[in-house]
Amino acid sequence: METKRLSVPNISCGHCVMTIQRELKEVEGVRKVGGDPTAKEITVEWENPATLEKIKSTLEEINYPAAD
Ligand SMILES: [Cu+2]
Repeated sequence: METKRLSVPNISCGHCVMTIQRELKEVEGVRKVGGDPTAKEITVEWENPATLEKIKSTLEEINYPAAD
């Protein structure tokens, strides 16, 4: 299991976090998605077959790209 915190500047409120959680949980292998709308950060836990690249490309598709 891997865990990473990602900065997502487009987050403006709790609904954004809920959207991200819903979409990322559809990625096979993603186990847990937490979010902090104030810090504009999400924390993702995943295992195979999910990858950080897949998580980041999914975030881009839904218009919440990670900052780094
Ligand atoms: Cu929002």
